[in-house]
Amino acid sequence: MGFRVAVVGATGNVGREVLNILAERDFPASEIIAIASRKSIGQTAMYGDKELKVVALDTFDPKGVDIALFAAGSGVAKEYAPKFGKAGCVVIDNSSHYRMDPDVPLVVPEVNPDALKDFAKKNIIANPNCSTAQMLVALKPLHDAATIKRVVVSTYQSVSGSGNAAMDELFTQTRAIFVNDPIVKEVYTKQIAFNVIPHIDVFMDDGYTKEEWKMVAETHKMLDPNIKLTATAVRVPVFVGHSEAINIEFEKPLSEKDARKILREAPGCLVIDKREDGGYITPIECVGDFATYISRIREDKTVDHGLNIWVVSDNLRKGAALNAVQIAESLLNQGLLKVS
Ligand code: 2RA
Repeated sequence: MGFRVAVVGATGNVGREVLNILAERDFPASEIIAIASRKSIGQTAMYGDKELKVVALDTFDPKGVDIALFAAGSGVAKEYAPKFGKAGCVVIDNSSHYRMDPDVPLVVPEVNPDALKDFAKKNIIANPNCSTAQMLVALKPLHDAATIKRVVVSTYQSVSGSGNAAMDELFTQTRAIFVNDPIVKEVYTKQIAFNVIPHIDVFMDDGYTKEEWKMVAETHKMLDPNIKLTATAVRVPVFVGHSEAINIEFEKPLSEKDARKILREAPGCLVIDKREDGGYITPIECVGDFATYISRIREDKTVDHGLNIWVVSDNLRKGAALNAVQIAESLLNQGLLKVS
C-alpha cells in the first residue's frame, strides 16, 4: 500500500534532492515515477538504491497518480500542474508561478500547516522561495512569542539556487583563476568566483529585485501581512547552502536568552550558538541536512525590542525539496490525503 508519486523535473538539482529525501524519509510510496523533459529521456535518476528510468512529461498520463512534486520551473508548472490537478493528482510545486494565487496554499509546514486545508481548490500547493522558507522557520516561533514588527534581512545565497550551470560556472571560474585562463561568464553577468553579486532574479521598478520582493510577499502570505520587511539578496561563491543575517524588531520585549530557548525548542530549528571561534554554523556544514540552523543570537540595543540572528540552511533541502516532501507528509498527518 502507498501512494503513486511523480517527481516532475527529476533530473534537476531540486528534483534529484526530492527523490533522495522521499527515500531517506521512507515516504509511503507504492511507486515513484521520475519525469523530465524529452531531452532527458534515456537518463536515469536515483531513488535510494533504485535506478529509475526517466519518462517524458509531454506524453505522460497523470491519471492514477496521487501526488506530483514539481521541480521544473514556472513554465512547466503553468502548463502541466492544472492537467495533473484535474486528473485528481495533488501537485506540490516548487516554482514561483502559483505562490501568490489566492486559491493556492503557500506552505512551510512548521509555519502555516493549516493553510493546507484549502489545497483542493486547484489541487495545487505552492512551495515558497528557498530564502523565505528558512527565514520563516526561524521567525515563526519568535513572532508567536513577541510579535514581529519589522525585519531587515541580508541573504548570502549559494549558486545552486541558480541551477547546475551556475555550479559549473563557479567551479570553472575558480579553476581558471588558478591556472590563469580567461574567465567565462554565462550564467552571471559578473564574475562569481571570489566575488559577490547583489542581484538575484530580475530588477523591479522600485530598485529591488524579484528575489527581495518574494521574501516580502511570501512572508505576508504565510506569516503576517503586518510585518514590515526589507531584504537585500546577494549571490555568493558557495555551492550549496543559503545564509541570512536577520535583524528583527518586536512589539514586545524578548531577551536573547528567551529567544535562544524558544529557537532551541522550535520545529525544524537547530541552534549552534557559542561566543567562541567556530561556535556558529557556516553553509558548507549544513549541506545534506534537514535542519534550519541558527547562530549569533544577540540583542539589538539600538531599538526598544531588537534581536539579530544568523540563519543557515541547505537551500536544495529545506529551501525546496525537503519542504515539498514535508508538505506531502503534512497532508497525510492532517488526514487531508489518504492512500487510494
Ligand atoms: C535562488 N531563491 O537562490 C532563488 C531560486 N532558487 O536563485
